[in-house]
Amino acid sequence: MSKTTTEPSIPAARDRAEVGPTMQGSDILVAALEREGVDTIFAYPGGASMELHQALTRSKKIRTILPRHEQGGAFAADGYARASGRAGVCMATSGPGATNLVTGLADAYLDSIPVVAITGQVPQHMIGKGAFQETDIFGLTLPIVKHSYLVTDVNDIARIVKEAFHIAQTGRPGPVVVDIPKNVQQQRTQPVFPKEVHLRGYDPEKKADDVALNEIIGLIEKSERPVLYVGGGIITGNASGELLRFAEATQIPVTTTIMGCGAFPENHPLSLRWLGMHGTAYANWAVSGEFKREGDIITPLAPGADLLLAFGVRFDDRVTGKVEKFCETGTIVHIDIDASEINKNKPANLPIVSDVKYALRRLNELIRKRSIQKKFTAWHKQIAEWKARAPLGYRVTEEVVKSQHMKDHLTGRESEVILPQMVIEMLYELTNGEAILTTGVGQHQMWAGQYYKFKFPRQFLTSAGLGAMGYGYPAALGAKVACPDKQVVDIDGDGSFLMNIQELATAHIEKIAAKAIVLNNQHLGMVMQWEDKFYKGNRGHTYLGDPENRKQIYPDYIAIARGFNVPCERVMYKKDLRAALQRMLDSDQPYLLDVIVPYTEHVLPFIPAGKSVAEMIWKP
Ligand SMILES: Cc1ncc(C[n+]2csc(CCOP(=O)(O)OP(=O)(O)O)c2C)c(N)n1
Ligand SMILES: [Mg+2]
Repeated sequence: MSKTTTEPSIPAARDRAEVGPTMQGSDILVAALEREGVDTIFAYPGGASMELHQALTRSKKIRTILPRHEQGGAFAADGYARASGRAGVCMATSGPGATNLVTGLADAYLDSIPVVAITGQVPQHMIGKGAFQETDIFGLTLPIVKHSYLVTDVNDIARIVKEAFHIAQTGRPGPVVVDIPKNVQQQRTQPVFPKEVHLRGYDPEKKADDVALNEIIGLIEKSERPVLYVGGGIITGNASGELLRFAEATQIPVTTTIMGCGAFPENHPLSLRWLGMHGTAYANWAVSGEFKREGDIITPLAPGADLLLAFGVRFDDRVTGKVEKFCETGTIVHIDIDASEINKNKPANLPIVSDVKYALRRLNELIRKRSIQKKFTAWHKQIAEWKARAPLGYRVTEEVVKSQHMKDHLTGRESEVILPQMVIEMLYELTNGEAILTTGVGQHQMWAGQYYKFKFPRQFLTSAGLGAMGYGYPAALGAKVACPDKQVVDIDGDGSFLMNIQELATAHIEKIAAKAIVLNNQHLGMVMQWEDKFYKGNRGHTYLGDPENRKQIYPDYIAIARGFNVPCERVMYKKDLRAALQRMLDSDQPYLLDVIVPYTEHVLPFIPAGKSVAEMIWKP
């Protein structure tokens, strides 16, 4: 019998949802997480979340990892998500447990990372009474989440979990909070696990239309100096394959944001590496032009891009500097899945709201039919000249030689000084550019980005938008759990590492072999760099060592690591560096390498905040 009806068939109830046996709310939560494919949760218990932990002990599918601080748990979930592309999950109890998650949520929000945070809440009848460990985490996190739920009915748990993962992972990803009062965790019901999600007003599937995409092709044909400026959107959108094909077919040079590191292979001839405050001089010139500056007089030397293809980026101020001067002479095409990014920081001439993978795939189809005629020969020549003139570089300067660091630690062995950049370069060589790197925030973070060339997406995990010190090691734990077969190395600063040093315990107990290199300059280096530049070097609480005993490295990481049962080595001389790095890489355990470096280095290039490329300092 043939079916003639044109009405869409309504799936049978059993296809739309699955009804489970009567269970307690906490068990429903765990069952719902299992249905989302969650294999790991970073969870720290307390009175309001014990029920959830009890349920987790009954799960055969979910590995519960106890971080030693909830912030570590949130960053680990974020690192897991960045490395795997799947939502990372963390959990905390009410009050202080929940507030300890806040920095991690803000980080995930600013960098568009899918994280689901589950918090225990005081029982419903206690809410609003100032109960012990009561904090309105829903209200507190409103501006830094993509969405949040306060669960008020045990019958909602299964649906809310489904929605939370859907919202966190689709469209522009982001963090979602699910706050569950203790009495709801304890109530019993027969759960209904939905198989699909439909949310009114939420349509994450945005697709560019062909008219707009053809207009891009027309703009490319008219352009003499096009540049692709691409960001984290390419990575979250899994569009790097399409980007590579598009760049090669059009021969348009590519610069990425820090969030976009690895979206395009940095060892590719078309790569300009990353741009912005500490980006390469040639990427910044290619976008905004080269200038000569004498006092207040600025003369243009060579024009920058006349067409900027901004795909999956948000014109962050660390990228644009003085935003009016950013690509001042270029036509700007901006593709983003989030309409609220369009015209937010920099007006676009051609704004397109679309999934960037779809847009690039369609562009590739269109140019296959109508191939780009332009060769951009003069432009490539100009870029080659810029690259040759201003490569990233460093040297042992007079300042290093005369520094207190040399007097305190290297007298008579000056040639043995280890510069921080050197460490990253050597790590790149020893890992064949294949490691996943995480970082803290500061100078070391910028050097990690500069001296390691990222070849694939999800390789450089760094707190870019929030710039949260303490991110590096817990994020490395999350990444290593997600990718156990990869070498995962946290490049950290002595200040940043100290902020979540307790996670060495998690690494040891859970046998997570994430490595950490502390580029130990005994200072809050990046703040110190600004002090040197803008405050005549006056130190405003940026020294981390022991002022009473400057010759001693403080704190003693070797002794600390011993307390955690984590192997640790200190390296002070260049001759010892390679072998020490190799020992760290060869270890099948977590490992800490404390590399002592001078504090005198500045990260270059440097465009001071709010300034234009004309004010870039780039010569080492
Ligand atoms: C949680 C937090 N507090 C303060 C800052 C401001 N800050 C930015 S970089 C920096 C110095 C970081 O020092 P360290 O981790 O040793 O790295 P270095 O710059 O020395 O490589 C500080 C204090 C921050 N980014 N995050
Ligand atoms: Mg430091």
